Amino acid sequence: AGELTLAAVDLGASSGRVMLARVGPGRLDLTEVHRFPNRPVRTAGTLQWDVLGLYAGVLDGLRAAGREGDVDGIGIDSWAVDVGLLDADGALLGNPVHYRDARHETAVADVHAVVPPDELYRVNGLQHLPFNTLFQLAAMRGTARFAAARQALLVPDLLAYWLTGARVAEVTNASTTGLLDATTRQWAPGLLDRLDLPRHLLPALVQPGEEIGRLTADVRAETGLGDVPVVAVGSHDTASAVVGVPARGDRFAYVSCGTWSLVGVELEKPVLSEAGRAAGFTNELGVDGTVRYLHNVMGLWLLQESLRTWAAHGLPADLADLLAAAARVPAFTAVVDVDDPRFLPPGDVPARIAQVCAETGQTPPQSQAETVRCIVDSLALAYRRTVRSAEELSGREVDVVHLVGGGARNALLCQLTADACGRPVLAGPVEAAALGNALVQARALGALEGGLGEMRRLLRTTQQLVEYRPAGSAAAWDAAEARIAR
Ligand code: ADP
Ligand code: LRH
Repeated sequence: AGELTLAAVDLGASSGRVMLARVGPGRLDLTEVHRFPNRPVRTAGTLQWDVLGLYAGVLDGLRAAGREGDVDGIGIDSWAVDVGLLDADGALLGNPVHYRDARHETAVADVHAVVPPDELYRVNGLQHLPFNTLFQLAAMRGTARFAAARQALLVPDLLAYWLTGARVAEVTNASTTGLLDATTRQWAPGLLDRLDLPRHLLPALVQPGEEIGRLTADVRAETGLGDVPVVAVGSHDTASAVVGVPARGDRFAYVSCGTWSLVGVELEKPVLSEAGRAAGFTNELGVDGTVRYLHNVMGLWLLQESLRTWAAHGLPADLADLLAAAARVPAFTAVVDVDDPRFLPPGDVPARIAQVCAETGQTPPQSQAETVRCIVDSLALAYRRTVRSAEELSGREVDVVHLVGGGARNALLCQLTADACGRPVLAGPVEAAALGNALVQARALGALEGGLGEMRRLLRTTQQLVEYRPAGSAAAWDAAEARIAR
């Protein structure tokens, strides 16, 4: 097998990027050819993704990729759950609504009245999040847009449709809809029927590695690329990021650390226990038949949204400066439960943190540095709690915590995660999702052989990783945990 040049499109909630990977036996190089901001837009009270702007960014990136030489394949991954609705002509009916929009939640009680939460969990195995696609679709029932809808495409599938003309549902991301059976890995038509959601909304499933289609003549003309295949990858960014975890063996936990922190273990089979449901554990489907048994921790969103709030008030908002100042603040001046649902919607996160601290009898942070320290301490505390629960609930023992995504650049967070978990943290790669995306394409197109183990071996020999050794006392973390009323 020779070397291939692959375009990996990775859309995160904070930015989109098109990366170019050169992959072959013993080789895995990644370069960024285009990065663009992902800025949601509110119109008439509804928070939406600017999906045409994102698609334009993808086309710009593909054009830039083509200028570097021949491109052998394209793969797309993005955040999960959100969908675009298509009408009978295949035209998009409005922008996909953002998972942070409050509307979805209005359908939760209606859905649970028809399919109780414990029953739902036994089928779809998903952590209850008020924005899981089934709640979003249920909230749209009765609207003109929904009446006109013939198909619902998850964001990466929508972009692949525009590039190729083919409409599919890639299975890893489909598993975040709540409408897929986590055991059979097929759609659960019975759920759709009971919720009065038409079956035709959901396209046929494809597996990572299958070809979705080839660039249309229009797209070729617009990007300067040739007859390039668009290959299904783990189109859920977290699925691709976990492929991109450079683990040795299976005794590892991961923190996929971007806007969200997805914390858990990789399993062969779902764990659909009532205890797991109560602890907020999800069974998302992964590449090569794996299951990601994880919990969504609120993540670096808390920092991003604090910076946005401070910038809007004309306060300093440089991340590196604030993290350096936070490293000098004593630990545990205040800690919060980062998963408090009040942190989910956009808004003044520092004010919400102050309120939660007051409610739990703690002095709220008195400066920006103290607020940042509170966020970072609280995230590490949440990772500790979640890694422990993942081990207990799944029976999988963990020797090391891999931290991938943009958060791997945050040395304070990485060190505190090692301290909190009492385990070494291996940080990196930052672009794990793009790497996982490219590796699955490379295998599908014949440049690599083997399973996740071989892909991860290639990551270990080619990517820069930083190790953080655990220090400090477990008792301090126990005391911090006790300060959070749960
Ligand atoms: P997403 O894919 O959800 O958009 P990323 O994986 O790109 O998120 O991670 C973005 C986050 O990474 C930022 O919010 C920031 O907290 C963190 N980050 C990025 N660069 C740095 C850096 N140089 N130092 C510390 N943190 C960083
Ligand atoms: C991370 C992510 C996560 C989902 C959330 C909506 O980007 O895909 O896995 O839960 O976005």
